[in-house]
Amino acid sequence: MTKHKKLAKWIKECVTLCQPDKVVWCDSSEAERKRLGKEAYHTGEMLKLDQKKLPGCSYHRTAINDVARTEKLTFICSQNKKDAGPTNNWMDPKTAYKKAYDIIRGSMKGRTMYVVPFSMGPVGSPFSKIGVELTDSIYVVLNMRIMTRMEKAVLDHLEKTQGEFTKCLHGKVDIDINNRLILHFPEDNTIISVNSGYGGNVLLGKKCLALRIASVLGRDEGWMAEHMLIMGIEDPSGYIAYVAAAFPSACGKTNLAMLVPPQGLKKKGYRIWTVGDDIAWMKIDSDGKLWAINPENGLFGVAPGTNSKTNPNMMASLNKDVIFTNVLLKQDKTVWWEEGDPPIPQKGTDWKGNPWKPGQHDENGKIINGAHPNARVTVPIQNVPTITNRLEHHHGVPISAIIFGGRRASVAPLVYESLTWEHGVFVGSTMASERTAAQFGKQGEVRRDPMAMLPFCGYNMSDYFKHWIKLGKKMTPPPRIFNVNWFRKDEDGNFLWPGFGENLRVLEWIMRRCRGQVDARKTTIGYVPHDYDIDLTGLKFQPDKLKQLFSISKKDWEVEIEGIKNFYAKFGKELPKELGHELKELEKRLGKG
Ligand code: OXD
Ligand code: MN
Repeated sequence: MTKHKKLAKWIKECVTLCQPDKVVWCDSSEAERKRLGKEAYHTGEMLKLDQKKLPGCSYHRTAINDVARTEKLTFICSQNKKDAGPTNNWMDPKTAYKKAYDIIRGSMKGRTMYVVPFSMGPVGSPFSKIGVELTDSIYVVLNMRIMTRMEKAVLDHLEKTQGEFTKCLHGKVDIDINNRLILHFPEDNTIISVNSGYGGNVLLGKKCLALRIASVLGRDEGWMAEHMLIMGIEDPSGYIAYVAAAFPSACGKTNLAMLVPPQGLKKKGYRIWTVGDDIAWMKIDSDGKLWAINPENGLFGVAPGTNSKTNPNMMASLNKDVIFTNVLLKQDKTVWWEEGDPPIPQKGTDWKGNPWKPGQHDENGKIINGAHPNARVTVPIQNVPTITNRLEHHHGVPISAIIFGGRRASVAPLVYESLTWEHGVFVGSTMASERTAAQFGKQGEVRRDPMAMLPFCGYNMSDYFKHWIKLGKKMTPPPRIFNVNWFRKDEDGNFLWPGFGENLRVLEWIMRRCRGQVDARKTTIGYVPHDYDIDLTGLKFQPDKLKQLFSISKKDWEVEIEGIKNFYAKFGKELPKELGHELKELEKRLGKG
């Protein structure tokens, strides 16, 4: 089986529990991919797409009730409730194990259990962590093959070192939403997911390991696991500044990570390098600077809204070896989604498996989409034309700036820089955004989402804030912290900033701030650019819009402060005193301003 004693013992226990007919060890070979593909096509779990137009690509539909992460059914199962904190669902580990075991017991009869050893981060890098996922889903195996480093070297490394690994047990069971549970046991380095087949709930290396469990490992080992993209911005001199940026789900992280410079800046010589689009693991190196890797090996991006205008690099990444989930299936066995590239197909099969044509309405008069709004593409990161050549570097990339952002129609200006690291932690801790299709719940509602980690922090969020403050003191110097808001609207509800394609103009300012090349206006909320420092070459844009984008309304901020106070009240006395202090200081500055 394996020479790794702990792994062998755990697998034996899980086999006894789940009772699969067969246990198959995955080695990630091409032969294995073909064999699993064939089997999934045979059972209908997956569908082969046109191999001439989309070589290596396949299609999958999830169950209709299983299309997004289910935060209500996601639990942190620490011994003490307090360690999960006020923002997580908590279940005591004994109850949680019993519930999960009762659900998964015997559920793999007649099925195969696949053993998937994987590494988050390059195998052998000081950043990297190993996990082993046991699953009865071929879809999961084929996705993990793209999303993680699922290679033979992982098991070799584990056996040689007899090292630690995260135990990840996934069972589809009946995909019953009433018995769905996504459980994290940080003290046991264990994840159990039952009754789901949706990516965010079942690709256990991603949100579950690389964020929830890793945030706890980071707290204990002195590093950071963050819900952040990482990108390199190359300036005309060839210097590359790397930034890490946190935005709540579906705020355009993937688009930003592979941005195409607008003509004006391209001419100047700017280029973008993509390191990662969702998760950053960051460590202080011996030079005192913060370095980061993307622990993933693929992208699990939202399809609807992606087109050759919004994200040409993503579109160019989608022509081979991609798994498409819950998109519209065209008659020619290719795919499409809402706000995808034209032409709109006149016929197809929708994500539910029903015949579809454009313009149809359901019984409530709601338009029937071909693709689910949270339909996904699973893409090998090497497909991305802008991929960095530093992906396999064991020390990652040095981070010059940390950027927070949210979807706010008012309040937050286009960009501002925090006054200090601690003020930056305050800014991150008060991030807010409108709810999107990636989560269940009412869309459009504003929710606080500190550092975009609300659904992903595996421990008490007040301790997480303390961790940020503590690590900042160790960095020499810490990266600068910025806040951006691409979504500000005018009084008539129109977006003020012309769109994602132009965001490099803001990043250029950020980069120049980091290099001490540009001055700024000190305001009550932080440093804001002088209008003339945002390069608008080639952009048709009324300068008064910039004024509106940078305006700070005392009234709006007073309301904002009340919102922050309400949110902070959740943490009671546990809230780090530094954040209470920053809030008071902001109030004082606004009072004077
Ligand atoms: C994601 C998310 O899928 O944040 O990346 O929901
Ligand atoms: Mn995400």
